[in-house]
Amino acid sequence: MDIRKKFLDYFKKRDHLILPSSGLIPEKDPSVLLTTAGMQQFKPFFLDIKKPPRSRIATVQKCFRTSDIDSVGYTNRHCTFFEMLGNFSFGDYFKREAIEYALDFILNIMSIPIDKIFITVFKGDDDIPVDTESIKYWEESGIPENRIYKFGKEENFWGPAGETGPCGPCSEIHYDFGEEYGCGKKTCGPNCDCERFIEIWNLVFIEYDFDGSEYNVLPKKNIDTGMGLERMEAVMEGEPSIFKTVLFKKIVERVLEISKDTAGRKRGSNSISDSDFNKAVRIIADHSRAIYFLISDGVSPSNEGRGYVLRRIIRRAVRFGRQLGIKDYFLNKIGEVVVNEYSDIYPGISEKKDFSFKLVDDEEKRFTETLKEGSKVLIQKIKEIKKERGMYLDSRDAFKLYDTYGFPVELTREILKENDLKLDKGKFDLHLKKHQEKSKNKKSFDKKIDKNLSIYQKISKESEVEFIGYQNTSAETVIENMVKTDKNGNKKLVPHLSKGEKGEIILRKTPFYGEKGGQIGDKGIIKNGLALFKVEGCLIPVEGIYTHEGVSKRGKLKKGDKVSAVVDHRRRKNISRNHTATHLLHWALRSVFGKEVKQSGSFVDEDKFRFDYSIYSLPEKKDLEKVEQMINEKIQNNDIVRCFETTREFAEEIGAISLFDEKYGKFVRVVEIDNYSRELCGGIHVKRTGDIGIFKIIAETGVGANLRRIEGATGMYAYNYLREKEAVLSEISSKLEVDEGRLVEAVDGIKKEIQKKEEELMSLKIKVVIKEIADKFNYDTDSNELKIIDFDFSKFKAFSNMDIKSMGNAGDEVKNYFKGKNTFVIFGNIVNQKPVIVLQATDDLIKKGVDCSRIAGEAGKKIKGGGGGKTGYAQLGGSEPDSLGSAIKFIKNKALEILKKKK
Ligand code: ALA
Repeated sequence: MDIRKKFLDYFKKRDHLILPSSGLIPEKDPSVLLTTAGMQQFKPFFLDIKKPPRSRIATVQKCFRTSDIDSVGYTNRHCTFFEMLGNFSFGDYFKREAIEYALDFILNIMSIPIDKIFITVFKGDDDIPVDTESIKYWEESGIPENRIYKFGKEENFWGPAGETGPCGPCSEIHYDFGEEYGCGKKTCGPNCDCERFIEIWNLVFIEYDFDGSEYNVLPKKNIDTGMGLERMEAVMEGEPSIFKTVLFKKIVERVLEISKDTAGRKRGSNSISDSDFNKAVRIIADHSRAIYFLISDGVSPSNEGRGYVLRRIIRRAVRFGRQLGIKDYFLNKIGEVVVNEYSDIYPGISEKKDFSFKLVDDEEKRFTETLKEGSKVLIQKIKEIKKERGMYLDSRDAFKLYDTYGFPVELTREILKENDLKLDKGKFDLHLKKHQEKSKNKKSFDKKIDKNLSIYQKISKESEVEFIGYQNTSAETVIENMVKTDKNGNKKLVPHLSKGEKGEIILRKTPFYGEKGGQIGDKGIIKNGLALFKVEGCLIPVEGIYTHEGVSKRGKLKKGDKVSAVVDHRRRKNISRNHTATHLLHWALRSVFGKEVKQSGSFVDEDKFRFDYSIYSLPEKKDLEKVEQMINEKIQNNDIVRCFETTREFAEEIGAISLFDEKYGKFVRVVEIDNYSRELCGGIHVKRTGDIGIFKIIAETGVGANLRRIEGATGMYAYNYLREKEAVLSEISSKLEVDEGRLVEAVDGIKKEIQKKEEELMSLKIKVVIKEIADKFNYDTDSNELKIIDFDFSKFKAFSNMDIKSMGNAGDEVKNYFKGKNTFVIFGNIVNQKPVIVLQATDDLIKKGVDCSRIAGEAGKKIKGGGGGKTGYAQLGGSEPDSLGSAIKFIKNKALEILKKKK
């Protein structure tokens, strides 16, 4: 039975618009790392910031729950990645219909007997009352009172997804697998820890917007539901383990197949219990499915944010693979099955297959190394702790494992748990906190607007601002509302703004572009006679509302005043140059690097723009030069730029690239350049590419895993940038007294000259060194006595730039000076804040058993590093500068010890 189809058909028949799943990376929602529920893509509809295309929607949504990673494997029903079937109502039906639909679907479409169904509802608390309404509707639908259980916020209040947003009490439908699966306790019922009951469907009555501290009642009541496909499948197959259902069957089979030889033997020899074996299989099956979905939705492994989540599950899967005894790299073998199983429903997963496989392969290889090294260290630590009868691993050790070996702390925790040990919290959490803060650092703007959202929602109910800025840069219009922010950051409506006052003006119609789609808002003025308000920015806090922020410069403007609104059109022109250039850049990058390159964000300002794009190789300089050149050629072609509204279907047909904005509307705006670039975009553009003037890449940097950023400039800004470069060039040329055309040659000459001088200086220094050493050691140069010459260059400022090579040369000279008989040289220095040591031994010492390479190997640890080389010459490098002196001493004693033994 195809549950997905039955579900969508059912709700389609009941007037729901069927929309596709959004990606696992939430678009424009910085409050969450990954999509955790079907409602997430609809947050703006719940909050009434955007208007939904229909008041009833249904979807099958790909979800990922980071919070469940640690439960996966330990139960039969938890997974990280899963599909959620959901029906949504935005100010349309509420509790009664939501309950009726859900029960009708379960009883009559899924044919589940009613006596298998148990219900939970919210029991109420200090903030929110008991949900008597739901109880009533369930009872009216035929569920007896004794099968309706009441729970608190923990179980029966849902959301928000992230730290703020829509939420509300919920009512869950649980399925009873039967007493034989139960724990037998008297208290056994829905939400019991045993396997008897399983929650299959959650109906959330979204009535509140949680702002981080308070639950604010939403203007409209909404419905958000979620049914886990995997769990429903388990119910339909009468199989309490989701891992035994058709959704996992082939994946699990592949895991078993791969682990058969080795694991079979391992199990036979009792080195892994059945329960550990099954746990590992479940973990690998779940995580592999999640890995390929995450990658195909644009996540790549990294040490931050969602990249770290992916890295964590890849690593967890690999580790459990090793526990099963799988020795080879294995994830992609399971990946094959995942891709095959899901490519019909989610074609993206097979389109990205090669790329995913490469990424997983690299990551698996890298982690296998990490695992080897890190496990050794951790196991050693565990032994030490146990010997001392301790209970905790020091947070510093855990952090070192994380930092130096790339060993995820969750893995450390899990291994500790298996050994009945714990991680000492302390400092580790501090480090981790810093790390986590990094991955959610850009919320401020949303928060600022969030707090005062209701004022704009109220305004938007009364009227909608007409935007006429595509055709005009000025308009005669009327002030509809004025807003002021008090010193606590709260906004309120005011009747007027007088000279010197800061505030916001909302106009009936406006030519000002409100910041959106990565384009900054317009600036300009709003005036009436002598009264003048300077607009410093324009935002769209709620769909349909444009607010002009600024300061009153002259006179007094009042609500209802007729005014002229005038955009700073020079600034607007510069912005539009940059905006069209981002489209050209997107086109050129895709032409040069391939279609998998995709814009992932941009910000277009007056002077510069930045453009982030995903790319899976490091762009070479020559390729970027090509990109820049292609764009400038198009500028010189003076191609026509057309902006038009059309249906979504037509836009798709002509291949317009869709980014994030205007996703749901029936009509979309397409920006087309000649016949080579088409993008859905609501921004402001030049009329012909020639208007851009020139385009220049100012910087190109990496900003995340497989994510790079280009900063660019156009028009006079690009021209001025080039002029500044030219001025620098001409200054250098006049300082060097060389023609600009010969500068490169001249700089090469200077570099060579410096190098020669450095070499001369070095040989002089070596002479000084020898003198210094000869004085210090005062050996008889002609005698055969043992000469151990240990010298710490870091103690002499003049020798601070003696690197390994120069120390080697100096060592040769010293050996010569002392006639090279029975001579052992130990030279150390601090180079680039790191300790380095060079060892040299003459042949007669080698014959007596001195082996520089071996001594270096042993001494490496002393400076927190390593060393090696040949019997007569070896080098060491380390990380702990303070240990240089003691390492030199150690080496000296070692040599003496060897020579003593020989005697
Ligand atoms: N958003 C609700 C959930 O995820 C339906 O359970």
